[in-house]
Amino acid sequence: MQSPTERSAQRIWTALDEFRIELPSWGFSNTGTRFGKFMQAGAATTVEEKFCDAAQVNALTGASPSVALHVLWDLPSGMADVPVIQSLEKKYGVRAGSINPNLFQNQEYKFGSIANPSAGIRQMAIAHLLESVEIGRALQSRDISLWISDGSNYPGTQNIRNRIGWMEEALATTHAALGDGQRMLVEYKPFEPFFYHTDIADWGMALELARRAGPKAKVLVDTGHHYQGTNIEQIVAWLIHLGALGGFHFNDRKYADDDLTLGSIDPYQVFRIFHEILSTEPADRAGIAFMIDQSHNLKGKMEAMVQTVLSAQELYARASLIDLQRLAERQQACSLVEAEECFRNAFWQDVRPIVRDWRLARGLPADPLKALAESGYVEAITRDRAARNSSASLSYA
Ligand code: RM4
Ligand code: MN
Ligand code: MN
Repeated sequence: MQSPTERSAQRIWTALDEFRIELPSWGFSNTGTRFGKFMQAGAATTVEEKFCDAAQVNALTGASPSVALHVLWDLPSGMADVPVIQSLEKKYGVRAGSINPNLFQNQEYKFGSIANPSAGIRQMAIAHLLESVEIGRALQSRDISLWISDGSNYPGTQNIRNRIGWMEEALATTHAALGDGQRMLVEYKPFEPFFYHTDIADWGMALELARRAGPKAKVLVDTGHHYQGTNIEQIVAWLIHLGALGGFHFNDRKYADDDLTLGSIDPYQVFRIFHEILSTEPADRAGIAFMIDQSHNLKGKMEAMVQTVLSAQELYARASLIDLQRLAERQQACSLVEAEECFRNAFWQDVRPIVRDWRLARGLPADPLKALAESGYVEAITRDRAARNSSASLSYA
């Protein structure tokens, strides 16, 4: 017979062994608010530095073997940059993860990209999507991750229904180009950069567009892309039920799309999402991509990224402690307090000693943040990169 402590440890070890979360290349570079950037001397300015930083986070946490790439920022020459990425994968031992087309930075996209009234600009956006699919195929990366920022600022200035049709066409064309094993993820966001209407503003719109595009299209949930009070885990449950959950962009927020480190504001929210994931069959979970989408404006890039991975691992470990069988029984019997206590008991357990043992057993540092501080890595990149970071750059990342 296993003691309860042994049972907890076993659950946590199993959960951590399967847990992987992708790092965003842009999380290592100087990103900012729409008012400006506070430059960090150690921020990555080249794609090589981003791979180097990602590899360091993976070495410390054992949970992040892939790095999401933004085409415009990381492969500015498109397909021609694929060999560069491949050599960085080899050199640093981390893979290229999801490929993120960029349909929000070019001046042409002022009135939209794939929903722009101009057929020529829509074509330009579609060409970029198709090149992103090709890049994904060449890098053997599963997901093309689409965030369509299109929208408008004033009522009556755009024809919302025409724009739906244009998006359907573009997404169908992109879907048709996907190879075996490729998927496209459709992200939604209620507002920003536009403030009257956003063409893909919520999960219903993303789901319908994904369904119309085809079976390889799924919905991507960015935890920061909801109105206050939205029940995100319910959306997650629906998407799982429909077989339409492609993955997540994890971050935390207090107000809107704040891109703060995961769990820094509301760890219980993350725990509740993880519970929905962990109560699916392992085979179903395998298709759900966990990605970080954060921009660390004040915290050190490296420290913030490690901190987020650690929070994700700890909250996943805590969610794995929910006794699913007991929970189901208590729910069925409508034993409200007992059912809720199943959640709360798991949430309030301090899993850190067990996570620490797991790290040591897997050859990882017991305390990754301390190991990072002691490694001298941050000092080294701060020294090496200071000159290039001293002049503010214009691009977001
Ligand atoms: C957006 C959205 C996208 C991300 C960009 C940088 O708000 O979350 O996923 O690629 O930011
Ligand atoms: Mn996102
Ligand atoms: Mn966002």
